[in-house]
Amino acid sequence: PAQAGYIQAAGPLGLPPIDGTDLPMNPVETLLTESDNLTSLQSYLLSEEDKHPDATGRFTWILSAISLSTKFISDKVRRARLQDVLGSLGSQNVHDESQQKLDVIADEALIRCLRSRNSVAIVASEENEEPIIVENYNQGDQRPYVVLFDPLDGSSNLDTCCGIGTIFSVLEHDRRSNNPKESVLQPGYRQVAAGYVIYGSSTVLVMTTGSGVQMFVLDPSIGAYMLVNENVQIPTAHKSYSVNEAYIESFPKSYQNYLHYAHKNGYSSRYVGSMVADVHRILVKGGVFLYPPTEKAPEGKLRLLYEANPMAMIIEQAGGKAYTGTQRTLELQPTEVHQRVSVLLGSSDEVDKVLSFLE
Ligand code: AHM
Ligand code: MG
Repeated sequence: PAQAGYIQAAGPLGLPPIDGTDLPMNPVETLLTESDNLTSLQSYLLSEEDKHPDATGRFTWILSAISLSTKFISDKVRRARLQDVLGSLGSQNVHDESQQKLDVIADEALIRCLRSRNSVAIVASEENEEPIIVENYNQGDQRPYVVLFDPLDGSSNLDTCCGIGTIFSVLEHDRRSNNPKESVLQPGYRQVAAGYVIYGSSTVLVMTTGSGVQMFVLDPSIGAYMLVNENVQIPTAHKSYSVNEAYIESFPKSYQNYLHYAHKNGYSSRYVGSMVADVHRILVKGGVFLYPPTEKAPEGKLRLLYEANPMAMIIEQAGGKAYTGTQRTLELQPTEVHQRVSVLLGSSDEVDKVLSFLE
């Protein structure tokens, strides 16, 4: 077998030599160090595909579309002020929220990349009222996919250089129905992949395909997402909460009681107002993220399908917990594409602590 620093010599037609002799790849000691990271997202996905003999590569193509479009978005975000793509477009989206120019650019980039993969049957996004059926997807494909996303979450923070991000969720298309909405309205436990990209001080992609959470950092010098953590685990406890506390008077009493408990017990508070940035910090450092029901948003503000569900899958896969307040988020049966939901997620001990106040 080949050893580190050696490569097995190829025989005629690229076959291994009959005697299996190893030839030195580099006669001197390797000059690469342990810190020379050469596992990209692409090589990671291909090696995972190799482990599953029935894999067809269609799913890898979808993640490669997300990878390419988020690199494009990352570049636009970094150059926003230079390229005059900051600020509002002067239009409203389906939620009557003012659309930033970059909201629309990010949405179009994701749709264009995903559409070109013929295993994607439907895309649905925060910025579009109805799910989009991809007209030329491969109808013969027995297991096509649905991709849902928030193209630029927290975009109101864009002008102030705070962390913003893209959140995505991948489901298998339910071909029993001709109505694309029904295929989109699947509970979160059916997600086959989920993740987010944060455009922060660096661009970081965090994803799961249902067996743990992986973290990649975009290396701008080579234009590739490089693997930095193959098994991300959220700390089980940390005395930190992330919530828009200015709304405390309009939270249900039980959430107020939890916050009063936290005030008296040495907690710290951190809140950017961009879900991707706030949840990323919770994933790395621990603690709890909350967006409870308020008088203005009695169901909660965040969207179930492309914000709460993908974040819930990531947090659970990293060993944490995610609830709507009354049930496990991933078990909630959606009824609307843009359905809002209350969010409580983070370190398992801290989520349990909040739940003990809600009971
Ligand atoms: P957006 O998807 O329109 O950007 O809104 C969602 C954002 C989340 O990123 C964040 O958690 C929340 O809105 C902040 O809301 P608030 O300003 O009410 O605290
Ligand atoms: Mg959002």
